[in-house]
This record gives sequence, C-alpha cells and structure tokens, in this order.
Amino acid sequence: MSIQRRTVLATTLVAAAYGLPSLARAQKKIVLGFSQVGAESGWRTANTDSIKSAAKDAGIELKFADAQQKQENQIKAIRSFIAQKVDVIAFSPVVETGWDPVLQEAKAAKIPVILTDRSVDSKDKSLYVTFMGSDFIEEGRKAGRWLENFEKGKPGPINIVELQGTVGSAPAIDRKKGFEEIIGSDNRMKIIRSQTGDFTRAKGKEVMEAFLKSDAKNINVLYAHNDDMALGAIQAIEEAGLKPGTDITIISIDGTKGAFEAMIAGKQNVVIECNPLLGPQLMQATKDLVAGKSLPKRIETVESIYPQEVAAAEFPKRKY
Ligand code: GZL
Ligand code: ZN
Repeated sequence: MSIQRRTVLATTLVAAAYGLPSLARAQKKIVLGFSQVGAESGWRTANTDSIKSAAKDAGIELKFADAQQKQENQIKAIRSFIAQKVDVIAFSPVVETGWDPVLQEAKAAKIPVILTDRSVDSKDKSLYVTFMGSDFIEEGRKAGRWLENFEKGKPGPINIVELQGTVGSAPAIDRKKGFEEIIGSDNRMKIIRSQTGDFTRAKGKEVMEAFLKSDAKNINVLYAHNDDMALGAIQAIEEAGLKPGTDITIISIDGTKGAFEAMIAGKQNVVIECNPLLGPQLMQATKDLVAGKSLPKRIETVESIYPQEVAAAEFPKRKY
C-alpha cells in the first residue's frame, strides 16, 4: 500500500477513534432537493436563477425539478428527493391543498421541509419547518390602498376587471382577499369581471380580450395578480384601440423589469413588488437546519410599491 494511502487510512482511523467527523463526512456536501412550480413568468425564472446561483455560492449540491405547474410532478419530485435521502427538501407549492401525504412521508424519513414563496393549508404545522416568502394578502391591500388614493375625490362608478393568478394558489387567493378587503367598503368600486389568467402573459391577453369584447366601454381599472398577465392585457387593450394607463388604469404585482418599462411608457400606473430573490435566504436556512439550529416558523420578505412617477428613477436598480 502506498505511503499516501496509508496516511489517509491512518487519519481516517484516528478521526473515527476520536469520533471526529471522518474526512469523508467532513467534506460531505449538503444536498438540497428543490421542487419549483414551473417557468410560467418572469418572476418565476428570476426566483429559479436566485436559487441556483445561491446554491453554487453556498457550496450546496442542488437537485432541481421543474414541475411545469403540475402538482403531481411536484409530489413525484419530493418522493424522489426522499428516496435519494437528501439533507433538506424545499419547494414552492403550486396550490395550497393536497400536500399532507407526501409531507408526512418526508417527516417519517426525518427530512426537514422548507416552504418558499407559496404556502400550504395543512393543519399540521409540524409538516414543514418554516415558510419564507411574501405576505400576499398585504400585497393585495397595497394594490387596494393605491387605487383608493388614485381615485380620491372622483365620482363613481369605478368598474374593475381582475386577472387572477393560478386557481387555488396562495398568491391568487390572498391577493384577491387583500384587495377586496380595502375596496369592499367603497361603493364606487366594483369588480365587474374576474377570471384566472394562470399567471401567464398569453392567458392574460386572451382573457382581457374577452373582457373587452363584452365590457370595453365601461372598464376603468385592471387589477392583475402578476406583471406577465398585465403585459398581455396591455397588448389586448392597445389592439382594441384603447390607451392602457389612461383609458384603463393598470395595477399589477411582482415588480419585474417589464412592468417598469410599461410604466415608463405610460402604459401602467403602479406595480406592487413581490421579491423573488429568495435564494440566499433559502441557502442560509438550509445550512442552519443541517447545523441543528432552529428556524422561525415564518421568514417574511421585505418589499415595496412603485407608482409610475418613480419608475424611471428606480429602473436602473432593478435586479429582475
Ligand atoms: C408570488 C409567486 C407568483 C408570482 C407570479 O410569490 O408565487 O407566481 O407573482 C408567479 O409571477 O408565477
Ligand atoms: Zn392561503
């Protein structure tokens, strides 16, 4: 046996004898399994980029699965992470319901689970260690408060059409709830049409075309649950010969570059930020878990609101 091998062998034996982490264990990389919703929007791809680059920076081995917005693909991915005995599982649940069975399997396998971005409605809070992401209800409230301020002193009626996010997803449910909480007591304001555009630009355009066909004359405001649907709707509004941002007031959520460009062009009035750059926080939480530290149950993202008048100044600072 070469001198070299003898040395390694001796070191490992000594390390084992003193119960020190063996050379191999000490160098063992943390393995994180991440199940992503899909690639449906600019927000989502920025979220994915943040997670992938943060894993690289943190020296964490990332097993990444894109579910193409299908819950069964996320469940399959989580099962495969369990079979591969990853150290930590994280995911952004495409919808709120139907997770308990697979989360129970992860718990039985003693693999901690972190929720990022979207939450689940499981009654059993022990099924995940922490949720990190935005308060979507507050995002909806911010949209409502901005509109109340924008319409202050104006006569009614103020007819609103709403492009909802993915049916059953936490952001769609909560952004609707927060918005209605604020405008509900204003009898000038009424949501005359509300339908899902599944967070995509194409669907947003298609649904807005249908809204315009039946109600073009009396639509005053569009409230879109994300920028991608708003951008699709802006196209539909222009093709109908109307001016987005003046004939129809445009409100959306995310804060992607596209929304800032639309505001700079005068085609959108405000964007509520929903920060996708969760990667570094997720990697820190993963390391803390593996190191045996406890985490808060909820780690909330700090985010703001940007009306049209600040869009040009803010744009150079935008990271997604
Ligand atoms: C919100 C996130 C939503 C974004 C959409 O945190 O879940 O999903 O608002 C994305 O752009 O598709
Ligand atoms: Zn909810």
